[in-house]
Amino acid sequence: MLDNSPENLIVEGKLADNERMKKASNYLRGTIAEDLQDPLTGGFTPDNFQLIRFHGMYQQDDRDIRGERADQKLEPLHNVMLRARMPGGIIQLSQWLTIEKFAEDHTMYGSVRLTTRQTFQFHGVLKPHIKDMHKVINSAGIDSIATAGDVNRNVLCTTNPVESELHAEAYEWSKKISEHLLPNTKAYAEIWLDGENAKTTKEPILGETYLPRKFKTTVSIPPNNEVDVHANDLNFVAIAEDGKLVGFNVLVGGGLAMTHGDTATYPRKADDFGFIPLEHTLAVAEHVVSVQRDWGNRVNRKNAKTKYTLDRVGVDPFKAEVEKRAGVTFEPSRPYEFTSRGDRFGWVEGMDGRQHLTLYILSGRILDFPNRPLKTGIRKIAELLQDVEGADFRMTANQNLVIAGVPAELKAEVESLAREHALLTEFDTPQLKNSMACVALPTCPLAMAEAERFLPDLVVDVEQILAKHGIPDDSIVLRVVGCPNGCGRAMLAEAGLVGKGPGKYNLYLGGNVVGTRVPKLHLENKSPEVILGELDRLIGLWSKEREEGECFGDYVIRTGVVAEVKVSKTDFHA
Ligand code: SRM
Ligand code: SF4
Repeated sequence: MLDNSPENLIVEGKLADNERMKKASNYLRGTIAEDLQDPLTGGFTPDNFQLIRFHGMYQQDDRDIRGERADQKLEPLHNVMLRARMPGGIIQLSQWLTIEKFAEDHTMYGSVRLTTRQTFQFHGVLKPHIKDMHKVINSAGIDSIATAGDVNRNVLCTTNPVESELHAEAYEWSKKISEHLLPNTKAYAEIWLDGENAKTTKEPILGETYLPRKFKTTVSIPPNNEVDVHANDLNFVAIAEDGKLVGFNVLVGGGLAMTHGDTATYPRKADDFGFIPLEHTLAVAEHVVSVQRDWGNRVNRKNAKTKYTLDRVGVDPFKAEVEKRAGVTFEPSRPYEFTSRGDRFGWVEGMDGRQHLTLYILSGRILDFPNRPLKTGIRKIAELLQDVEGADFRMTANQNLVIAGVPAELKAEVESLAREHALLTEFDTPQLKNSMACVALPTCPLAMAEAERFLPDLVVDVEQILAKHGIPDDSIVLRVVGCPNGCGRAMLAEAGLVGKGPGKYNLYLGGNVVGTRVPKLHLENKSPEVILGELDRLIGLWSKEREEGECFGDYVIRTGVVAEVKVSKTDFHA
C-alpha cells in the first residue's frame, strides 16, 4: 500500500549535483558569458556545460575523429548542437531559408536535422559562431529557450493540415502552453542577444531550481497519435464536437527512457486524468508541472521524471493535488481513439482546399547527399512558395516534412521540384516510411551503437524478409536507438532495437501500430545478423498465422513470443 503522508511525497537524501548547479546559476546565467570569451578551449566549464542546455544547446564533439585528435594531443573538437523551439513544428518559409543558410555557412555538417519532437537541430556550431547563430535565428523570429534542460520542452501538436480549422485551434494551444510554461528568466536574451541585464527575481511556475528533470508536453488530434502521447509527461488530447475543439482529455506520466541493467527504470505509458473544458487548459498545464516540481525526485535523476513520481505517490493523490492547485475537477474522459501514428505521405487536400505534400525524410537529415540533393530541393520549394500567403513547412514528430498550404496552381511545380531533388521517389517503401532512428553516432555522446547510419541497411534487410515471406507491401513499426534513452521512441515500436554496445542491440517486441503498448525484451546484446535471423523467423510465422488485420506486435503477444506489458513497473522487467 502506498503511504501518502506528506513526508513521503518528497524524496529525502543528498540532492543531485544538478540541483546545486541550478540554484547557484543565478537563474540560468552561470558564467556562460565568461566562458564564451575564453579562446583557449572550444568548450564550456562543467556547470555551464549543463546550463547551456536550458538555452537549447548541447556541447558535443565528433566521435568519429575523437581518437585521431587525442593522438595529436588536441582537445576534442568541441562544438554545440542547437535545438530550436518550434511549438507544433510549423516553420515559415522565410525562417526556413534563414536557418538553411546558417547551416550551410556556419555548421560543421551543413545539415538541418528534423527531430522526433517537431523541431530542427544544427550540429557542429563552433564557439565563435554561437552568438551569431542566436542573433540570426532570433532575427527570423525563432529562439531555442527551454528546448533542453529541466524545463518544459518544445510542445508538440499533431501536424494534420487536412482538418485545417481544428488543427489551427489545437496548434494555438500548443503555442500558448509553450509560452505559459517558459522560464521567466531573461538570461537567454542577456547572454546570447546582448539584451539588457534584467535581474530575475522569481520563477513563478518553475521555481528557482527549475524542475527535477526534463518535462515533455503534447497536444494531439485523434485519430492520429503521431506525437506518441505515451512518450510524454503531459498530453492534451483534443476533443472536438462538430469539428470544433471543446476541450481536452489529459494524460499524465508517459516516458520511454531506461538504463540498461537498472530495473528501477522503465518505459511507462501515461495515465488518464480525465476531461477538461478549454478554459482550464493553462491552469492544468501549470499545476501538473508544479506538482511534479514539488514532488519529483531531486535526489536520484534516474527516477526524477513524472512517470516515477506517479508510481511513487500514486496516480490518484497526484491528480487530486493538481485539481486542488488548479481549482479544477477532471470530468470523465470523453471517448476518442487513436488509429494511426504515421504521416500521410504524398498530396492531401485540406478542408480549406489547399494542397499539402508530405515528404519522407530519412531520419530527418536534410543535406545534399550524392544523387539526393534534398537540401537544395527544399530550399527551391521554399523560394517558390515564400510569397504565397498561407504556405509554410511543418515538421512532423516522425522526422518528416510537410509542404503545407500549396495553391492548386503551384502543385505541379512543387511536385516536379520534389521529384528532381529525390524528395519524392519510388525507393521510399512502406517499410522505410514506417521506420525511425535517433541521431546516435557521430554526434551523440551517449550513443552505445549506431542508429541513424545503421537504419538504411536494416530497412533493406527487413524489406527482403517481408518479400521472402510473400508480404512485400506490409510493414512493421521498426525503430532503432543507439542507447536506452530511446530518442527514436523504440520503446513504442512493434520491433525496437536498442543499442547495447558497438554493433550490439537488444530487441524489444510487442508494441502496437498506434503506440499504446510498450514492447518487451526478447533478445539481449545481439548482433544485427542474429536479430535479423529472429525477425525472419517471426515475420515468416506472422505471414502465415496472423488473423485478419493482425499487426506484428499483436501477433507476437497473442502467440506468447513475449508477454504483454500492462503495468510497466511490475511487468516490464519481469
Ligand atoms: Fe533525446 C538525450 C537527441 C527525442 C530521451 N537526446 C539526448 C541527447 C541530447 C544526448 C545528450 O544528452 O547529450 C541527444 C543528442 C543527439 C544529437 O547529436 O543530436 C538526443 N532526442 C534526440 C533527438 C534529436 C532524436 C532524434 O533523432 O530526433 C530528439 C530531439 C527531440 C527534440 O527536438 O526535443 C530526441 N529524447 C527524445 C525522445 C523522444 C520524444 O521525446 O518523443 C526521448 C524519449 C522520451 C522520453 O523522454 O522518455 C528522449 N534524450 C532522451 C534521454 C532520456 C531521458 C530520461 O528520461 O532519462 C536523454 C538523456 C538524458 O536526458 O539524460 C536524451
Ligand atoms: Fe543519443 Fe541515445 Fe538519444 Fe540515440 S537514444 S540520440 S544514442 S541519447
